[in-house]
Amino acid sequence: TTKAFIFDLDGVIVDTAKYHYLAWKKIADQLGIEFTHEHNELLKGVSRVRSLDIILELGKVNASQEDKEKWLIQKNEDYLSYLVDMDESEILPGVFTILQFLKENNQPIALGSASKNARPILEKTGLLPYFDAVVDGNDVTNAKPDPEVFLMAAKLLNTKPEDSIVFEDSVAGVQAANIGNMTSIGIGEASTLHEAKYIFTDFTAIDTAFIEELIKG
Ligand code: G16
Ligand code: MG
Repeated sequence: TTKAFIFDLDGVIVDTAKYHYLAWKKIADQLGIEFTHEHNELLKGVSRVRSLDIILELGKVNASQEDKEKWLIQKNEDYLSYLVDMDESEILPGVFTILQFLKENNQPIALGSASKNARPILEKTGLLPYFDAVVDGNDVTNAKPDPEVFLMAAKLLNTKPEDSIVFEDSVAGVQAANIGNMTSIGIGEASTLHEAKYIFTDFTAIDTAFIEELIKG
């Protein structure tokens, strides 16, 4: 059998959430808005534009379209500055082993990310060749929990949604996989990701026997 294996990027393949946080924190500080790591959880898997709106809502700040566009550019430039020196050392533990196992078993692999910076990150970490399809924030109009990004990835891999398996670290992403009728695998805290069909703390907790079962299933 052939399934489709769809990976989220931030928080699943690489730990870029910390850089998103630092860049958003600068904007929040500038505006006098309190922005903690707990607040940052709300932004995971959420688009850049929506993320800014959430921060402004937290601070009860009204802003003009012009200001918002300025801050979005500033945030992204700052975020990109953290990625300049990015290399394969930033791949999260266990990810490489699973990608390699899937390749050895001829399973199609796609990226399904909300980020508009997904491709350069895959290139810098050397992971781009593992992906048969890349769907990111440049390709979709509806953000997670809308399943558009994952449905497009499954389609590009010629696989039905019910034969697709999604790895996600965000609540919105797990919901998107479920709504899309796919098998959701949460990577992170069980308390946060309880809507996922399976939950693992990270990829080192996933053994190849489990992946084999998914392929057979
Ligand atoms: C990621 C992050 C979000 C980020 C979004 C947009 O999604 O989880 O925090 O806001 O991408 O990123 P960018 O500003 O680079 O376009 P994912 O789906 O890869 O987890
Ligand atoms: Mg994510």
